[in-house]
Amino acid sequence: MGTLNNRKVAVIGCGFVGAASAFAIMESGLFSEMVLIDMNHDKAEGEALDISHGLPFSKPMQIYAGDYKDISDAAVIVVTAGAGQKPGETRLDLVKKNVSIFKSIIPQISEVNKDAIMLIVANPVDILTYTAWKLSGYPENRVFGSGTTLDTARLKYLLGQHLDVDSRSVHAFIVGEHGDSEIAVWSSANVSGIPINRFCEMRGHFHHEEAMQRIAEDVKNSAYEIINKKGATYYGIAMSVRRILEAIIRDEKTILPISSIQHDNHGVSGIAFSMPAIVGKNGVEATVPISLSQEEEKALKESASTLQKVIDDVF
Ligand code: 6V0
Repeated sequence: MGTLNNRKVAVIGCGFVGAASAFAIMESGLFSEMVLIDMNHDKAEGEALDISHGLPFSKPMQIYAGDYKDISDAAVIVVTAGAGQKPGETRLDLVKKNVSIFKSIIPQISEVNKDAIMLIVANPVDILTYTAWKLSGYPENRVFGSGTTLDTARLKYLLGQHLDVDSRSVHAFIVGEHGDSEIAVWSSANVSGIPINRFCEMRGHFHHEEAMQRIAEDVKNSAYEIINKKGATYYGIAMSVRRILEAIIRDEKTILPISSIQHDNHGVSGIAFSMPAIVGKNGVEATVPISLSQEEEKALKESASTLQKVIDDVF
């Protein structure tokens, strides 16, 4: 294994999510080289050309369609390859198809590169993060999933809209499965340190239970709604990928709700799901033990057992 090039990224899978992520990565200016891999090589080549034509308006870098041998020195490998959800399909329905795709992809990655950080994006992301960890032999800190980073962004966006405040001033997390059993952690949600209910009242909203339920449901159903309307979701996840890569490459030690293997986190061990974690140049540097209400903790355990059942079924 050679040394890694910290300015080189690879994107495996150049469908809607891979292409949008590659575009967001190009725009970020974080890297000087990006390799795109897809089983449909023409698709990867087409995306590489199309995105490269924006470079005169951005920052110089090399973008090309490649093969696994080209990623031996990539510092970060983003895996988006896999079937997407069809209308009416849950993320967990995808599991068998995408685990079998991972059985072909992950060993090809670890054969050429054992030192990168692997960011899993394909769904069901928690199960596939566990799968990638098992198949790659990578240590736990260097293989993790985008998890509920996107769901958390959706929550912040909706709360920002509801409260007419910048979504970046909203501090709240979605944790657990990236999927139907995910949990909005209302007990610690706040707007710049002001507890969420008090801020709601400041903005003239008083029906907290009703609003929380509606917003959490809207977050959970976002993907279904977008898929029903346009067939796939990709811009929000592309921005989430860019944000996670920024935290890694700039060694920001940002707290993000990524999906990683858990160890006695609120009683959950041995599966991957999302909890806030410190993300920097070593990948997941530590999980942040946020406090949960009794109800949230119960829901988290249910979310974990949903995922554990799928893992028991698949492995
Ligand atoms: P898509 O547009 O069908 O693209 C998938 C791509 O993967 C295609 O270009 C395929 O050719 C390619 N591919 C399939 N098998 C292989 C293989 N063995 N080797 C190389 N390439 C392969 O799907 P889309 O881009 O919409 O979605 C990709 C995945 O991302 C799906 O699993 C989605 O469910 C998932 N998403 C995850 C999100 C998240 O928050 N984590 C958000 C949105 C979608």
